[in-house]
Amino acid sequence: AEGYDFRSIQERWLPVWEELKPFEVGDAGTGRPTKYVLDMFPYPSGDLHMGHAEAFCFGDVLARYWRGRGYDVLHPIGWDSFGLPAENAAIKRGVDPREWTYANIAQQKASFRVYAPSFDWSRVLHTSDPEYYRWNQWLFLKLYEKGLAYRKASWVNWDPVDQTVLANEQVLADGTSERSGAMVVKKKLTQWYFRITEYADRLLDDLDALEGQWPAKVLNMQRNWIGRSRGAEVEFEIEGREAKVPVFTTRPDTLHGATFMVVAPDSDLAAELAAGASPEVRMQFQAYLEETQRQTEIERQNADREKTGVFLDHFAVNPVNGERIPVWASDYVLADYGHGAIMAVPAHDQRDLDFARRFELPVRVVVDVRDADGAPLPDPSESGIATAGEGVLVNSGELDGLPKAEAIARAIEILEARGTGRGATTYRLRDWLISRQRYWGTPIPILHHESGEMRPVAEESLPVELPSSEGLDLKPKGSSPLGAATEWAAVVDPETGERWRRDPDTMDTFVDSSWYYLRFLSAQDDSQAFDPELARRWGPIDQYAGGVEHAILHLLYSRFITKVLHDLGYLDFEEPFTALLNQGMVLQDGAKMSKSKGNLVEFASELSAHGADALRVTLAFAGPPEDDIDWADVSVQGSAKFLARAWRVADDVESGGAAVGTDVAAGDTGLRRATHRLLADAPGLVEAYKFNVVVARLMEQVNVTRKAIDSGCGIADPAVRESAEVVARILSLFAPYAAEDMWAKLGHEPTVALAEWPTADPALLVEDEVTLVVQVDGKVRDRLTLPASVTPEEAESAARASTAVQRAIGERDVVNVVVRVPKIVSIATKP
Ligand code: ANZ
Repeated sequence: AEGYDFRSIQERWLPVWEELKPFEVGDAGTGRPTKYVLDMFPYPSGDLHMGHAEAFCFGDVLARYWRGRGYDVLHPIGWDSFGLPAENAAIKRGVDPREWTYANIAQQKASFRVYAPSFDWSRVLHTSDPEYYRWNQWLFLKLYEKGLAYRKASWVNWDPVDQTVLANEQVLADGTSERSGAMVVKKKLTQWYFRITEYADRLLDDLDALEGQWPAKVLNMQRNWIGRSRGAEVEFEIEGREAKVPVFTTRPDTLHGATFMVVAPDSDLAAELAAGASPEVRMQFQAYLEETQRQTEIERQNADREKTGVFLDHFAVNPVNGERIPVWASDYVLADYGHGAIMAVPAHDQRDLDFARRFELPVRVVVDVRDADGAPLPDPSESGIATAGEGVLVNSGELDGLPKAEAIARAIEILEARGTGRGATTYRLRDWLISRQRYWGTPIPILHHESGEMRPVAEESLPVELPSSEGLDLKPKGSSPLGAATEWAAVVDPETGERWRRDPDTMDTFVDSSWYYLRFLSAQDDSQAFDPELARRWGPIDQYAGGVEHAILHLLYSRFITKVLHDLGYLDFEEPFTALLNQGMVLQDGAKMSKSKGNLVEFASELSAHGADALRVTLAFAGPPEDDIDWADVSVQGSAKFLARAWRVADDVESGGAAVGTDVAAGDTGLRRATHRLLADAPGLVEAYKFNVVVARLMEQVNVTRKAIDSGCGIADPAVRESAEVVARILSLFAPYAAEDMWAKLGHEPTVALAEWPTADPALLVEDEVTLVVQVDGKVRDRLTLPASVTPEEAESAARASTAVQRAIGERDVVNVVVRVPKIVSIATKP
């Protein structure tokens, strides 16, 4: 017979599968239980790469597994096809973003076709299709109606050379732009936001139910990102100002130690107070504000920086003791956290202490913090170290003598009773800025009137289609390229004749990916975004798989939009992803692969050199899926050899083995035991994502089967056929082509992917047992039934545990025990 040849096998089965479409699941439902398995959809920035190969291999193992276990599995694929890379390519090379995007999608589709993940291709979607982004616009309108989409002016990082808004990550530590090298400035721009902060508590609390189902690391990242802080809001009067100023503090117990107040220089309050100060203070403040605006938020939060600030020539009144305290502006207080102003307690907060020492402001200890031996800690004003730990309140009037936690509760009671404060919670989470001044995205469906009035585009008029990019300058300049599409932007109200202009901004592509999993349910439906009935049937996603780079934003935004859709009555669940698998990265020589490093392993060339099966087996076998894989350490050739060995077993059965359907009961028991052990263990291993262990077990099984053929029961024994069939069935999760070919050689119809999953026979799972004889002083006293694999220690303790043996030993001392497993334990005694 011919040898194993992956190329001819791929060519043989691809057309058959394309004809059969075994992975298309209809809407009607078969009555079987359902699983929705989803891989994070790719961005079309070129051909698929090794990271895709890995991610889609793991997702596919799970999809194929659940199908094998008798579920209707929905496993769709689409493209996240709006976004900057298309636009940057367009600017650099003068190609149309649309053309560039769809050419890349076509290439990725062709690669997927050969790599053969078990996708339902009838549901494919591209977020840059008007048929898709129309529903993005619908979603925007739903949020707008609910007051969850709004516009506000906010400070953004501005690159004055490139004329563009920068993300925080694009601003370097020295305050210059990563793009142009120019000094970044702050600019106030009006932007669209989604009010995700309204969902902060639910987004945080609902993480608890995902414990054990999501990686602990991801749960923590989500929790920290939301960053809930409990404490109090305290209102300070400012002399000469009508309205009181609230501050947020986690330590209301330390109110008696508040010796000054600090406001964020870039807050409205700072500007107002400075405006009411002397001309000299005004000038100092103006200079300081400009300095502050050159800094990133990250720099401002760096605790080690020397403190700077300006006295604002105003005094506040501490509500608990009526003390006058000076009001300063300093950049370590952030404008958009809490209330943008703080009460400074230098004795117990390090930043405040550094500030107090720099500007010679008073420091008052109000919590008596002790070290481990009960000795008081040195005075912060001398040591320069604030004491933040547990302790008992001092210098604090009615709080004196209370431990910290009780003092916090009591302080809140007092504030509430006097009407000068209340318990409060603050979050790190900010509202989601969703507008972009870029071309290649979903147009925001809002119309503007010159009076400033806004109105949503009517639902029936969606989609607002993106105009052609021809003639538009796509270079970033801080205002959207669509603003120049004058014809597109102009809308005349047919009833009133009034002239309106379309909003020129496009949406953050995270909006597109926040709900795409629902569109797969109704990909061809142009009457609604998705059918709520189908969402009830398939949702939520049972298994989501993808990269840890999406651990925060994508998952958080999807969770938020899911909750909004739930509240609007479209969904009966509130969390989109029940279980999450984050695969590691594919590295090369310990480093991330990249073109610039010259260490790029091209997916396309690996695929054509080794075939889909060998690549997938290599990725699955390399280690736990969560770990990084170093391509320098794996052996694709080793995987190919294993596949050839497995395939030869089926090839041998085809030419000389037991006929298909032969009763296996009389088959070789040793081999059958191994086969059924594998069958019994594989499900638990797959469900625990131990794909590498399953592949190792398959390798072992192929080896024992080969041994049985060559030097054991022989090829004609039905146990050999049984083993080959089980190997093919389980191997099909990892190597669909080789397994399909084996399946055919074993006399079955395609496709092995839908073949019944054999059940393990419990009788064959019982271990071999032996009878162990126990003698006491030469006389047989008991016979014990034990596993054949019993160790000498286990045999001895089983012997000693026997009542018959204990009776025979009686009061005498045991002087010698001889153990010969698995046959005999011989005990000698002395009176
Ligand atoms: C008084 C105090 C005394 C504070 C003390 C801490 C310790 P987290 O846990 O991060 O929420 N703070 C409040 N708003 C701020 C802002 N906009 N910019 C910078 N710092 C701000 O921290 C809350 C604490 O950070 C608050 O509690 C406040 O300082 C400060 F012994 O108030 B604290």
